[in-house]
Amino acid sequence: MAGNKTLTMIKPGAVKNKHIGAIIDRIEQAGFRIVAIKSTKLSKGAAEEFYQEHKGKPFFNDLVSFMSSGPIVAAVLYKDNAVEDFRKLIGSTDPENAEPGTIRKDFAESKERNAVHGSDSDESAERECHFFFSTMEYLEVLK
Ligand code: IDP
Ligand code: MG
Repeated sequence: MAGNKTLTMIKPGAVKNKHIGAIIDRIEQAGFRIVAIKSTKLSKGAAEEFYQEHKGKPFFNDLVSFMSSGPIVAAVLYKDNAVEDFRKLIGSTDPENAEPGTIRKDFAESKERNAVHGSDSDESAERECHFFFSTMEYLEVLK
């Protein structure tokens, strides 16, 4: 059965361009409940750990530099079928290929600076939610 939780980050470019409010509005209008949220900044080491699956790929160093270049917003989102539905809402990794009306189509600057992160599986969502938040923080809100 598909899980009901996913993790998003509004990336440094979208924060710098003042898109936090518009992106959160899209997320809420699409039926996701924001059960934990914080503004923070990733160190280089934290960005490397978060994106460990991409270590060794050609874009890894640029990705880590970008993701640690400024503040981000991280949030735990709840909805039935959260991972898949959120990936649909954000669109393809490369905004050039993203469907009209998706968050990445409308707010991304490029494939690398693509506005938002979304977990790619329930297992990733579990790991990524705990990267930023303790279970207690969002379970209380769910009650
Ligand atoms: P995703 O964010 O759609 O899940 P991933 O393949 O997991 O895409 O890649 C993680 C992030 O790394 C992307 O969101 C994007 O910012 C960056 N990235 C992925 N592929 C490339 C690339 O080919 N060039 C530059 N950046 C990339
Ligand atoms: Mg991914």
